[in-house]
Amino acid sequence: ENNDQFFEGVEKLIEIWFTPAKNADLRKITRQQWENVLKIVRCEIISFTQSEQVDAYVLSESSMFVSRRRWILKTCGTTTPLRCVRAVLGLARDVAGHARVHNVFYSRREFARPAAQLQPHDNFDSEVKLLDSFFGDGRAYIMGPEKDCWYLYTLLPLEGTVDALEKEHTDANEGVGLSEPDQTIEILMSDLEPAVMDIFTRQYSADAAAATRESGIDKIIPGMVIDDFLFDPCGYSMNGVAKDGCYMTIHITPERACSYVSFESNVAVASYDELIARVLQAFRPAKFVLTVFATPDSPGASAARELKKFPALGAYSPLETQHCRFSGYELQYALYAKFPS
Ligand code: PUT
Repeated sequence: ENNDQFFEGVEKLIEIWFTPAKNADLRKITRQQWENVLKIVRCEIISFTQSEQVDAYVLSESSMFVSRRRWILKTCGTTTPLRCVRAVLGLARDVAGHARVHNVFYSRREFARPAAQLQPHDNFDSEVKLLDSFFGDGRAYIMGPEKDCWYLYTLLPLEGTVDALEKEHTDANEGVGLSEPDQTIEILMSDLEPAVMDIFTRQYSADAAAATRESGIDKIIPGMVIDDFLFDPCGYSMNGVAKDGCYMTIHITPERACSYVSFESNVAVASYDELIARVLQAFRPAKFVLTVFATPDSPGASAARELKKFPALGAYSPLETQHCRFSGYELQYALYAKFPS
């Protein structure tokens, strides 16, 4: 393996929901304030687009989405997203009017090179310790086999009374209260088809729009306004936002020695079959981790129920599967690999 060509495509993903509060809106946080936050993470904003419901930033290392009460930060490489959480909670309270955290999700696939990560991302225990220092007593899960495992941290389950749960939380993060229909699908793909990965190089594609078209990314979820970026000499990021408030995001590390693609969306569909088929057809991974979160009242709940059977998906079969319930969500995790041909 050539060290010069290694890039850690695997992202750390944090999603924080704040409890609804009168006039509170995370989009009151200014671009300059986000730039300062992202300096702590060691990345910067390179592009921006928005819908009525969500501000979408393409970053030098992945993406950030900001809506009225939800903040999502997804960053790859050796970035340090958990180091900025304290600053974000401060801006949420002082600038946006959001003093209460409703729910938190931190997740990532196992890194290709865990030892290259900076603290606290060099091991999951340190990440959990830091998250607990912000949010009190969270729940940590490790799913799947060691090398392909997927880590998740979230807050306490929502079962029980709101009062009881609020007692579990500290002042900085109290407020398990109103929830809304929500679903998120992530497909974290590795070992991808080299001919597909070539599309995401400057040598092959004249610009990001050409790579988006050629790969079929523009067809994965119709109706998205796409903000895409092709890095030099290679690598690709895109955010998509739809009129209904949904988003999608794709990040591509095309280098042969460490090829990796992530797909994520909260699109509200009753079946993920077609979406998953389009993603797999576009990128042709050898294996992938699939995760689906859905609240029982979301359109995604029926999609999640289908996946609970962990069906074969085209040429891919499930190697490991897990299902769990927490924080008002159902979660499906599966590791899929191509059938040997
Ligand atoms: N990445 C966590 C997703 C949780 C549900 N929106």
